[in-house]
Amino acid sequence: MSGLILALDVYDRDRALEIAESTADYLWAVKVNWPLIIGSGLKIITELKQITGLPVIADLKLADIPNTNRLIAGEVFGAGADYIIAHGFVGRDSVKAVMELGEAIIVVEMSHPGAEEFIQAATDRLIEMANELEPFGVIAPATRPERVSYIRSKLKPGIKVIAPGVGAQGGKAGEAIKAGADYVVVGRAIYESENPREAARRLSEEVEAWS
Ligand code: OMP
Repeated sequence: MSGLILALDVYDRDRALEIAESTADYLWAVKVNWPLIIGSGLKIITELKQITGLPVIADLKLADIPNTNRLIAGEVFGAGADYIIAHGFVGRDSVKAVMELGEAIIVVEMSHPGAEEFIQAATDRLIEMANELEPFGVIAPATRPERVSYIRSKLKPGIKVIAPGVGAQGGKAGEAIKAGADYVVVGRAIYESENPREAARRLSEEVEAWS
């Protein structure tokens, strides 16, 4: 199964709920990041789940010692998050602390230009870690479809590839899916659009066409 994930990077609770409700028909999941949690509080996770009935991904990119990761993840899973995105470069113990409490998605490469400075050099080792820990999925860059293909080819079957970077960052949903992504993450191209529902509908059609 493949699908579209909405990156709901707005601050305001009412706006977030309105966009989520209007696009939910075309989404596999909603992803919340720090802007929305800072603007609206952790309870937004519970509210989004209630209003959309969809899985919620908490994109905290956790990158701390095991105890701190555990303290944060406990509250966030407690609020209803189905998945937490965690950095792998901090080491297995930190990622395991999250996975002991719920499902994790491990960052193995990022979508922005700066990802080429440090994280890309570690991608092979991060994939090895993912293959050993078997999280729900990994993050791979839709902005570099050839890297999505590479990551997919090294990853154990069953571990999902989640690809952000579609739209505002220049990546194309269809290309990412064709390269092996299971899910694409789209933020601004939906929530800044004049008609978020229509934008989500078009993107979900593109994802389906290439699946
Ligand atoms: P847009 O660029 O507006 O579509 O938003 C992309 C979303 O995906 C944001 O919430 C980013 O924080 C997130 N993201 C990336 O853009 N690149 C990555 O490498 C990883 C993520 C992520 O983990 O979701």
